[in-house]
Amino acid sequence: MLSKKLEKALNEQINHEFASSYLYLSMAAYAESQTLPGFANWLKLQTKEEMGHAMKLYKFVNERGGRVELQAIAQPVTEFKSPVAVFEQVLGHERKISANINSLYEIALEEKDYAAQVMLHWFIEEQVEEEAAASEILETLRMVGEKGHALIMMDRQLARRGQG
Ligand code: OFO
Repeated sequence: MLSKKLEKALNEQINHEFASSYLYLSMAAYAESQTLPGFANWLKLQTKEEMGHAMKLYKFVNERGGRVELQAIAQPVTEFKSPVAVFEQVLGHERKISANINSLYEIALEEKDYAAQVMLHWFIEEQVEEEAAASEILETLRMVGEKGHALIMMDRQLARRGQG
């Protein structure tokens, strides 16, 4: 059985994951508007991954006899200065999510909820990957600049995400 404190924190995290999903979809919409279908592809796959994260927590709350309570999702940012600005925000956002997951883990430690600790190990590892992926794309984008051939090549490379 989940403690009330942990149940509340998990519900908040479910909301953060859905908000992440919504934010990445908004970024994808921006990329489509800039005729960058590869960037849009990468961001739409990220949208799906975030929904998966939310559902993993949803399942865990239910399995442990807790009650999922969905909360409102605020409107995400819709305009971005450039693809670099998008990925600066992706990286900043993922760092915030990592901090959220760490706080959640601290609550699981305080509450001596071992099952939650084990489940959260997956998220801790996932955040290492998410930050690394965003950081790598941002570094490359900064090298290639905002326009021209190199950006198109990068767009093509991001179009391949999810194609195995
Ligand atoms: Fe991007 O890892 Fe979930 O939020």
